[in-house]
Amino acid sequence: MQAFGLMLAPVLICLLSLGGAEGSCPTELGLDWKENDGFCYWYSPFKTSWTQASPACGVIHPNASLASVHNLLENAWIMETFQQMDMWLGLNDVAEEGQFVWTDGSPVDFTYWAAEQPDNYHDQDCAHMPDEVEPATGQWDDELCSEERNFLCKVAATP
Ligand SMILES: [Ca+2]
Ligand SMILES: [Ca+2]
Repeated sequence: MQAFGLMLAPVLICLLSLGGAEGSCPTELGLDWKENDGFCYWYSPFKTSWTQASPACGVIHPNASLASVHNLLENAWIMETFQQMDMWLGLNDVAEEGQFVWTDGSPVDFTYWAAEQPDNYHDQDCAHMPDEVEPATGQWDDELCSEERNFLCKVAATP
């Protein structure tokens, strides 16, 4: 029995250290967060307005916000992982027209607008990654915040 325990110990230590290195996503509510490069992302299976979606991320997890995107690789990963579906992102110019900010407070160090966007058509203030562009490019469009769409939440993975 003791010999069996000794054999198992290195395996357990190995598993524990692997878990620590990967970083982990929230397990509360049993939601299917997808991990990428130190962050976790959750795609809503239902549609709602951007105005409702923004606080909804904070309800799902206290540190989560609508997703911010900071480089082309991250944008491509989101597009591929969530199968080019339409989704709200955190980028918006609700507070001041033309001044886009992320709801998570991170810097706007990367944007990936589609051609001729953002156009503020009928006072659009909320960014989404649309699926209607063929072929889908993952480029963004500003849209009315009252439109109902799926949305993407993001939170830092636990180290
Ligand atoms: Ca606008
Ligand atoms: Ca637009």
